[in-house]
Amino acid sequence: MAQPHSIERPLWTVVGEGAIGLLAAARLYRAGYPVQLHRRVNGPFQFVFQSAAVSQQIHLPHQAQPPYSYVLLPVKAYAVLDALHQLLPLLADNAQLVLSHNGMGTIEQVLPLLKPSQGLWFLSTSHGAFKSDDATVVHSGMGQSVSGALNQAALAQQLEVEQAMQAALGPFTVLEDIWPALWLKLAVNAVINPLTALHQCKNGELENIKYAAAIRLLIEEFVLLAKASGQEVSIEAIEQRVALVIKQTADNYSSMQQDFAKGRRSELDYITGFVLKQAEQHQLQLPAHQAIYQLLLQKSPR
Ligand code: KPL
Repeated sequence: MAQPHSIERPLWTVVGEGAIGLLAAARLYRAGYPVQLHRRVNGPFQFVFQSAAVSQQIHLPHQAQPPYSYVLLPVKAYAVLDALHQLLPLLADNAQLVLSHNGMGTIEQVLPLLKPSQGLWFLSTSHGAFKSDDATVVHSGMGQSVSGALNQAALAQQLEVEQAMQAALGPFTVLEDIWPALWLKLAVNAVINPLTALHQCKNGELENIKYAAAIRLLIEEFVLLAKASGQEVSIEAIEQRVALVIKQTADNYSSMQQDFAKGRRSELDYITGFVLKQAEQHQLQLPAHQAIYQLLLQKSPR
């Protein structure tokens, strides 16, 4: 069993207390990394980490100490900018920042706010985790993660980030170009999330033949946009990936289904909204994405 602290490993700061953040914090801690949580409120923080193999209390420092050199920012896309404005004065000059969320559109917002010496990464993960209560995180599905450097300063500390993310959310691969993986993930989210939110169903329900035409249309339109944006994707490849994710997560409710069910803000603007904004820039009409966006807007809490 890993020891709680090590002097050789660098201190990581995990932002927020979402399920993926706590999962990463627990796994870093178990691998011997010092870890602190940057939260809106300071105070004692301990939680239980549960996986198939273990159930362990994780005790983290009461208060996060700046400057932050290594930061994992696994907050929803719409919360990234606010979190970043809070973090900016606390970041070390050569800090490494790892974003991780569904949807796209934040990288362009974050990059210009960082110093040239501060590295930016994006990490996409398929690990499943949920909080069974405020102080318990359950590692519900073993997944893997890919990441890519988004600026020169990130490349300067690739080894440190790679080792830590291997521990936190591995198996972990650094891709030379993260964008194809991001577009593929966006495709999956732009099909499964809005459909399950609209029909308030589990992911597996989308295997029903009654959804086949809608899925096909969303994918065809997505491929038009991806190609216009310089991505080499095929309808077949996306169809296969969407079908695989539906199968693998058949029993799950998507994050957007849950957000709508609970009346919470969703990532719609960073998934379908992002798709539509990009389409506008390329002067493309995507009526199926447009229609589902409008329908969901009407159902949105805000
Ligand atoms: O990422 C997901 C989500 O729920 O946001 C998928 C892959 C659709 C799994 O549910």
